[in-house]
Parts: sequence; C-alpha cells; structure tokens
Amino acid sequence: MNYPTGVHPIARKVLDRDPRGVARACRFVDDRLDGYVDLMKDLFPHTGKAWIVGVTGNPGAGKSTLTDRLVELWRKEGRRVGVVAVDPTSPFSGGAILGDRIRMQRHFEDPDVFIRSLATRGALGGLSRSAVDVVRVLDAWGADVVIVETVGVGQDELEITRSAHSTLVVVAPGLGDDIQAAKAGIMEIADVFAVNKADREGADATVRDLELMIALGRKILEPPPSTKADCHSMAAAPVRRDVAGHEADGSWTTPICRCVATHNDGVDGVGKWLEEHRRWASQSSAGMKRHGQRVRDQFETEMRDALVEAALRALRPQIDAAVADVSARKADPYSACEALVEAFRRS
Ligand SMILES: Nc1nc2c(ncn2[C@@H]2O[C@H](COP(=O)(O)OP(=O)(O)OP(=O)(O)O)[C@@H](O)[C@H]2O)c(=O)[nH]1
Ligand SMILES: [Mg+2]
Repeated sequence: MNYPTGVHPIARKVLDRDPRGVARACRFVDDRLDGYVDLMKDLFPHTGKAWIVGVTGNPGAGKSTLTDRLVELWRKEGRRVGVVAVDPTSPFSGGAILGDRIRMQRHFEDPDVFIRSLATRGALGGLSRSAVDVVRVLDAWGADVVIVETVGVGQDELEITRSAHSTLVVVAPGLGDDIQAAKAGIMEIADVFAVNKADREGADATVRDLELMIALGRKILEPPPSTKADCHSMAAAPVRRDVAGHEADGSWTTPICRCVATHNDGVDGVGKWLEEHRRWASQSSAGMKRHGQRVRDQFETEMRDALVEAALRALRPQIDAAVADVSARKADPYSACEALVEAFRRS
C-alpha cells in the first residue's frame, strides 16, 4: 500500500497487516517509547471500525476459556479478531498470562487472530491508557472485533471495561458472596451476563441471584418481568425484546446466558446476545450517549496525561526544589503544589 511520506514506519507495517509490525506497535505503545504519539496519530484515522468487547469477571470464572470460544465463533464467521488480555495481578510472574496463552494457543497460528497480553502498568496513564492504545493498534490492523479480558477488580480494570462497546461479565456458580460484594460495580458495567460452568452445581442459584439483582435495578419504574431471557430459551424462541435486551422505552435489560465454555455449550447464545447489544447500542439514544461518554472519558485521560507530562518536563528543577522543601518541612505539600501549578500556568 502507498502512504503519504512521513507516515511512521511501524504504522505502515500495522496497516499492511504485518503481524510482526503489529507486535512491535503494541510494545511501542505499551512502553511509551519516544515517538509513540506520532505512531498513534498515524494509526488513528484507520481506527473506529472494530467492535470492542470487554470480558470481565472474578479470577477463574472462565473468562479466557470463554474468550477462546468466542474467538472460534467469530473466526467461523470470517471476522478478524484481536484479543487484549490484561493481567494486573501478576505483573512480574506473568503466571496467569501464561495460562491465557495456553488456553488460546490454538489461535496463535491464525494470521487473522492477534493476541496480546498486558501486564505492565506503564509510566503515566497506567494500564487503562495502554489498553486503550493497544486496542486502537488492533483496530487499525483491521480487527473486526477486539476482545479485552480483564479481572473485574480495581479502578483500572473498570475503566478499561468502560472503554468497551459491549461488556460481558462472566460469573461462575458458588461465588454468591463475591457477587454480593461486587454488585454495584457489576451491575453498572454488565451488558450481558454469562453464568459459566453451568455444568456445576449452583448455576440455577447464581442465575436467580443475578435475576434478582437485575429486577432490583429496574425496581419501582416497572414490575420485574415474569420471564427472563436465557440463552437456552433463546435458541428455541425468537428474541423477546420485552423481557431482555431492547426495552420498549429504549433501555437495555442485561440478559443472562448459561454456558459451559470448556464444552463450547451455550457460547453461541452469548455471542448472539453480545451482537444484539451491539445493535441496540448503535441505534438507541442511550447507546449514543454512552459512545459520547466513552470518547469524553478517553479524551480527558489523554488530556490529563499530556498536561502532567508537560508540567513535569517544564517544572523539573522547581519540583526538585519543592520536594527538598517539603522533605525538610520548610513547606507543606499543598502550598508547594499550588505554587507550582501557578508557575506552570504562567509559563
Ligand atoms: N467445569 C468447568 N470448568 C471450566 C469451565 N470454563 C472454564 N473452566 C475451567 O476453569 C479454570 C479457569 O478458567 P479460565 O478460563 O482460565 O478462567 P479466567 O477467568 O480466565 O481466569 P483468570 O484469567 O486467572 O482470572 C480452568 O481450569 C478451566 O478449564 C466450564 O464451563 N466448566
Ligand atoms: Mg484469564
């Protein structure tokens, strides 16, 4: 392909779909090497086409196994798939990431699948910023779908999930207390629930728990629906838009799918509901609003990073002096910060 002169050499490789180029670009943005902003500038016009699917849930719920199955499902449909596995819990050992690689390794040979693990917290902006940039690299590479797997804990991970178009929360039976603990966060981010390990005891109770949570979330405004959509019933009957998914008032009620990822059972139902959510999000005003919020959140994060970086660079000597003063207790950190911000404003 021909590019205008000045296009970053790594960007050319990504746009030419050279797998090694994509790997280099991911490392480049993850490590924030010099020039990564220029690389992103060249890639950005080629982004915006991928559907970003967040997959989150408790450790061991089966996220990677389910992701592997979803990759298989979407590859059968001829889609190019990117996977970003974020593992903030073991940045040094990489243990879980190794596990993820094993679970998804059959896709490593496929030129239309690109899997990237992220464990570093990076310098500025941290994990969520790296994840957003790596997702953009895969988008520019030509991914139709990018799956972002995160463990559903912590602010960074919630932020990453918020940057997805559709979020799947994977829950395993027997984690009732965990569900209670994570309730608020989960309800906020779940677009589709997968009750995985439905071959285990307790799946029905978990589905009931989630149904109750969803009904409570919809409380007061309307009585809870008498029937809940379930992927098993979904296979048999057409989608009942009045009981899950699209609501008459334009809102979305989170459907619950049972699946057994290890046996590839119920996974197509999960895929169908994610697809349904994507359709809803692209058509409803709530979905549009969410899109606007996502762009704003990402832009504000970028602004914050850029401002902090610029300030640190411009004020380095003054910062050193202020640190010495605070350390010697000649100044309090609040006043010292205010003075530096004021100095940056005037600079
Ligand atoms: N019985 C049963 N086991 C499953 C199922 N899905 C996954 N597992 C097993 O559960 C374990 C954890 O699966 P993973 O896919 O690694 O779970 P994860 O949520 O990605 O785990 P972390 O990334 O470490 O948080 C593995 O041993 C899987 O084989 C299922 O549907 N039924
Ligand atoms: Mg995993």
